[in-house]
Amino acid sequence: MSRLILVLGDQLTEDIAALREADKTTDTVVMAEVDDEASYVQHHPKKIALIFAAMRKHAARLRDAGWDVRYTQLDDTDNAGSIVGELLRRAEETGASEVIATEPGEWRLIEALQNAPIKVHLREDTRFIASHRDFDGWAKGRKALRMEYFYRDMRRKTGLLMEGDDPAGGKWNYDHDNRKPAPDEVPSTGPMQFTPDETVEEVLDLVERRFGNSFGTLRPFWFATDQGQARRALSHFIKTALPSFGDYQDAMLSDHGFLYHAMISPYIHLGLLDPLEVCQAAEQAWRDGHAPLNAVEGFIRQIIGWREYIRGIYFREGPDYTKRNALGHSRALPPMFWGAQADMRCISKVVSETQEEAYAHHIQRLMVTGNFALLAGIDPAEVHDWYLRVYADAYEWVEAPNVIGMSQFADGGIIASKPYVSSGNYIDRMSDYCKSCAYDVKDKTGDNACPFNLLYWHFLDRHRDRFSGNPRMGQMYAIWDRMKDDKRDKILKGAERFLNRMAQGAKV
Ligand code: FAD
Ligand code: DLZ
Ligand code: SF4
Repeated sequence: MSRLILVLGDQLTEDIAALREADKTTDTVVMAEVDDEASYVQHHPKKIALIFAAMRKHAARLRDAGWDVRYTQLDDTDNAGSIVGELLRRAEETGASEVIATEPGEWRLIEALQNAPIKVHLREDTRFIASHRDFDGWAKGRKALRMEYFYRDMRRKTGLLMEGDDPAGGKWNYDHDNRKPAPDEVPSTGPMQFTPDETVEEVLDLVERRFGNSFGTLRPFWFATDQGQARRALSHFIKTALPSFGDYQDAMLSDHGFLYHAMISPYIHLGLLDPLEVCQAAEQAWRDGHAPLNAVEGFIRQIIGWREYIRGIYFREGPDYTKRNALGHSRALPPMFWGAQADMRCISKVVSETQEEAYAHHIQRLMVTGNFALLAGIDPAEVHDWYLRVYADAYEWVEAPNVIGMSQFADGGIIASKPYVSSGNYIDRMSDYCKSCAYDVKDKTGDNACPFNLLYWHFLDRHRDRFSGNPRMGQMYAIWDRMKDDKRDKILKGAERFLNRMAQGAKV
């Protein structure tokens, strides 16, 4: 009996679970560009273009490999508009009565498939190193789910950077060496860029027509859109940037948005790169003496540690995770997050790079936009919506735990043992943004004080009940408590003035 094999826009590898058990001679592969997926949030146009272009090329590859692929383009007149609608249409067309699908990375779509009026068999997504069972087994009975211990298990499981039972070099984690401020010279030219071919150009025209008004610049478009290109982008990163990845992982430079980062997360999520192969290639660079251990360990930790752990948390915590708001924050996201002019140089720089490239690196997301949103008490649901909209690598399974958990502490501390907050000092040390800012990062209390300096203490003060007993924050509360009353008063009033101006829509 013929079956439908669903391949979603972020499942673009022949190694995907649903395809592995399919039969070329009897089964039909269904792929569809649909309005529901393209508009459940207003995605950055570059993200939609990347997905549609990669989907079209993948469908062509599958056909070449002998599969019967029914592919629906967004503008096709009989497009049903949703994944389930397309499955039903294709079922009627082919006479298929059941669907094999690889589990989607979002509760919304899992639920839609489970409730579809056709039998859908969901298979676990085996592109991840830790299965749901592995993660839940690891998490069971632990008081705190700290990434570091999970990561060690992943090292043992994969054998990456292992010498027998011990970590290569004698240490599991070389983060201590990875906090250098921004360098003066950056020889790396950033990620490899690709000229759009005919398929990509067609998609760009479609996306311009249909999503041209969304936040984000579509052209120039240079992303890799197939596995071959993505592998070349990875090799380019390993050759040109990996050796310095560790040292400057946390640095931010106005003229080098990508610095030594890989810009491969969108490719891994789509299925264009395999996470394990990425890590093996990085390990090989260390074994060949091309990249130092601190860089390679740091990079591998992001992928088999953070990426896997974050996914584990998303599925463990369940569909209500995105609605959490442990700190009761309720302010609106200010217009500068949508590109309105701003005096805060760091925010306007990160937002404009995001708008341009659908990309910002981790520290920009965590310690500039995320830090600001948390200090200013923005509603985490709005922050979550923003991050899901603006980045090419934003899928709920990876975005939500990073935003709700790591960045906004809205899950009450499942991911982070303390909130990621800092004053302007941190941004000044790690970037060149403050040099051209309208505010003065050295000013802690005055009219021109950096807003991070004011809001930092305002945050600690208003959340004293929750955080003063946290051993990692005691020192900051002690400093706050030792401050003279009039200085404390000035800071809190300055912060309130700033928040009021922001609430009234003033340029800040
Ligand atoms: P690199 O810095 O070169 O790191 C290498 C790889 O490690 C990445 O490609 C990625 O696959 C993995 N990685 C690193 N950190 C993380 C992490 N915290 N979680 C998961 N994978 C990680 N990542 C997303 O993929 N999608 C998101 O929507 C997303 N939203 C984020 C929101 C916030 C507030 C924060 C703080 C982080 C977010 N991240 C997200 C994690 C991280 O910022 C990106 O994975 C990274 O910036 C991708 O760029 P890169 O490929 O150049 O990464
Ligand atoms: C993100 C996305 C977009 C924009 N469009 C489509 C689409 O038209 N068809 C499709 O199959 N998938 C798309 N996707 C990816 C899905 O939204 C993704 O599979 C889920 O969010 C789960 O990760
Ligand atoms: Fe950002 Fe403050 Fe530096 Fe300005 S002074 S760039 S607001 S950290």
